[in-house]
Amino acid sequence: MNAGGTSLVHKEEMAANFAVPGKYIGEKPYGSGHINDTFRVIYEQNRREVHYIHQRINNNIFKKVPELMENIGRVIQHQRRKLSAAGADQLDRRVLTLVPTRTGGIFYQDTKGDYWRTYVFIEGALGIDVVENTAQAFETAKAFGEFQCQLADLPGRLHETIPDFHHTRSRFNVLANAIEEDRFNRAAGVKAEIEFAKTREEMVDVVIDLMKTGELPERVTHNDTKLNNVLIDTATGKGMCVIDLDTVMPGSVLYDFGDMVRTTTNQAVEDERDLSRVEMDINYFRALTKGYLETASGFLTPKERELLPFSGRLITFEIGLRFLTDYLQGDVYFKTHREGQNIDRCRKQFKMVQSMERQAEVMQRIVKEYK
Ligand code: ADP
Ligand code: GN1
Ligand code: MG
Repeated sequence: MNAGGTSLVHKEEMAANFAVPGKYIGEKPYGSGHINDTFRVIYEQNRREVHYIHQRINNNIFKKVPELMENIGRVIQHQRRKLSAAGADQLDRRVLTLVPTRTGGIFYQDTKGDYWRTYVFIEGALGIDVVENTAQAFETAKAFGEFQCQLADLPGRLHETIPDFHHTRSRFNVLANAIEEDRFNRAAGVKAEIEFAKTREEMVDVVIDLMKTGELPERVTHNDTKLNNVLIDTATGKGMCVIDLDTVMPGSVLYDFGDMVRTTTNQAVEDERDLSRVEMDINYFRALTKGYLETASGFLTPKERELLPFSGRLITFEIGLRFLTDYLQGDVYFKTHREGQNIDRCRKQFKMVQSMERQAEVMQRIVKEYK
């Protein structure tokens, strides 16, 4: 199983190399991300405990960490400028702040070759794994819409940190290979899921084809807009800060909206086994659409708007394909904490796709209701 690194931070090395004032006190693994190893760290400063995030970047997945960090540096600097120009309050809780290394860099490569970065810890806000109410769907979508808006005029082009990240056709082809190879003899046990994937092949080219012809514009998008990548203020319930910026790069707003639909319209966990609990809840979809259009409607083209409901199906399907592929390849990509977790994740995604297929018309109507 790929449970990721829960090993402790090399504390002396971190404290010596990042320009964090004060004395290192302790740390613990933090959050439930599937990719990086995240630690909440306590430093004592003037007899006060102050928290930071030390994060080991997964460089099996992100092959060019210096480029990735350059992207993040540019993105947060631009966001900060925008927020500041708009007179936003609580600036330090609304955008991530990187703590530099003692030599002025924004990441550190340790003696084992691992890459680390440090963020100021945003207090009083949490990334939640399962949506609890429609207000959270609204806030999440509003925050990601605002994020896209802030970055609409980012100068230059960002590096592609994972090439073809949302190229659904490639994802489909990689799955087809994994089925063919079947290195772990798992394919026979998941025939229904394989069949489900194959019968929906026609979906996979729609967005990439429209991007190729220019009918859908390329924009700066987040590309990993799951619910827990927005920190929600624990006191007010407001969306405070968009985090997890590793995949911010050129893309389509549909990738972002689609992943929000996947993660904010159902109250079951991502690997839910009781599929009777898994339906796309139209009230959550309404809240999400309202929140997103509140911040994004100003720049969306008619085509983007039209495809918002479809993007929910597409991206949920795509992530389902990826979980199925990882299951067949022996659970090497996403962190797992138990046997069969990736296939359960896949089943949940596919059930959501089915549910959205049934509700396609009403989803379309809802998008039209909001200007
Ligand atoms: P992953 O790529 O593994 O998902 P994230 O960057 O999303 O990693 O971080 C994992 C978790 O750590 C987040 O879901 C969030 O709960 C927490 N986190 C990350 N950065 C901060 C921060 N600056 N302040 C507070 N919590 C944070
Ligand atoms: C990963 O890093 P995290 O946990 O926010 C993955 C996303 C998937 C998601 C599924 C870089 O996101 O693409 O949609 O898991 N990130 C990467 O929960 O592959
Ligand atoms: Mg994350």
